[in-house]
Amino acid sequence: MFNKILIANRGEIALRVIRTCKELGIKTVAVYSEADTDSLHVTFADEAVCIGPVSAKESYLKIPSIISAAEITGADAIHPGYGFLAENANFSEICTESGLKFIGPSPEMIKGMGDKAFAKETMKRVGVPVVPGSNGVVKNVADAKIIAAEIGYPVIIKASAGGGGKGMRIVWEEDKLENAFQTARGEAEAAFANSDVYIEKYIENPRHVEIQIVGDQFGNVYHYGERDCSVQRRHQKLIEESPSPVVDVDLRNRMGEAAIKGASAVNYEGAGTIEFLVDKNKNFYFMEMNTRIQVEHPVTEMVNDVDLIRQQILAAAGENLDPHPVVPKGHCMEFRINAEDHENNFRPCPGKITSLHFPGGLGVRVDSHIYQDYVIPPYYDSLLAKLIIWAKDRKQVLDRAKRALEEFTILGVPTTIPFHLKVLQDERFITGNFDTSFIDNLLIK
Ligand code: MV4
Repeated sequence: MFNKILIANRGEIALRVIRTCKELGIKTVAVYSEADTDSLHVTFADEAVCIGPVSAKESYLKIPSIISAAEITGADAIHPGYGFLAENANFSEICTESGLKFIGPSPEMIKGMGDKAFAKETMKRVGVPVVPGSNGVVKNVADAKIIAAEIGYPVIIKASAGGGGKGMRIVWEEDKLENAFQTARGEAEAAFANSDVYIEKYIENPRHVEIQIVGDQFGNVYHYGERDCSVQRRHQKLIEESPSPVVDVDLRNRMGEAAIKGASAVNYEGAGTIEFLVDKNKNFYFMEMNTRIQVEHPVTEMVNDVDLIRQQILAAAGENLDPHPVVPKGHCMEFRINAEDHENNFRPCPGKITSLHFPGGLGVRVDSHIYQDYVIPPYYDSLLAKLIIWAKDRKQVLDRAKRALEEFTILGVPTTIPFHLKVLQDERFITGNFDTSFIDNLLIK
């Protein structure tokens, strides 16, 4: 087992990793920028190293500084958290070359899954259901027209280097295809320095349902059921839950087996998420694979009684993971509490937290790095806390969530708490009858 882990991250996820390390008896090293000298991850870690100025590019993204911090402190492994360098193949490679265990997959895996067209072809080849579309990258408009005519409109053009909704174009008729194709390629080139695009049938109003998996170094891959992440705005998730209101035991088993098949075929090591689109008829299609621990991992932890960070660390340390039955117990929802003004386009609002009270009680978990008088720096993301609510069933989660959100007090900056309270009153949300267009529709009316 590792002796000392460096956490190459900040905020709530750095705290989350430190907590599990403490339980495992592993020493921790925090790294921080000059904007984060007063951050809790610095306080809670056994050691802390300042790695640079406020800009993420010069601190949390600066590979040589992080590797040096690990070498100076004698860490033997690095946990990247999510965001920053978590899906940077180069970072994974340099860690390994420096004799540091990267707690995550190999550089080849990160690169392969980061190439969305390649990832899709890989999944298709091993029998994971994918959305009908092009066989990989489409090189020119003529080919695009042939494929679109074959699968039928509407179609969606996606950047191969994109993901998470960046660089997509929906096309409803052939007349619009040429223009959209060239625009999509141009945007992809500008955003990712890679103009490759691929095409697939556009699934209208899908749900976003993802399967959590963990693979060890012996070829075992296990799944931990699904999370429904359909409540999002501009590809930013706001509420996630497990189980999904549309997934029954049979669908869970089939999606879980598909996820395992895909991850096993590539010998996946570490925690990962296979994202699926689920259409109105409950057909599911592979969308993307994320090669990191995700923000919303706690909903999976609560209904499966598993510590996913622990599983990541055990797998990385070369332990044989135990199989476990996937029988979700109760229901869980996560509400992302961001320092954002939801009445002004969710504009980020950093500033000082002048008063703070966390909710508590049965089934209430708060993963957060904030404290009374904490000053939220303007340089990073606006996530302040994750309110994670567990109860016996979905109805009781809704009641408990309302109670906990009302109890949650953050003064000094606007937060998404009032927005969540509004969502909790929406009939479609209450009945579980929503898809990825839910929030946009909610905000329009
Ligand atoms: C789609 C789709 C409909 N049909 N692909 C958005 C994020 C990126 N991972 C892929 N996305 C989508 N791909 C086909 N063939 C609709 C979306 C999509 C979406 C997916 C999940 C959650 C929210 C979304 C919001 C808009 C569009």
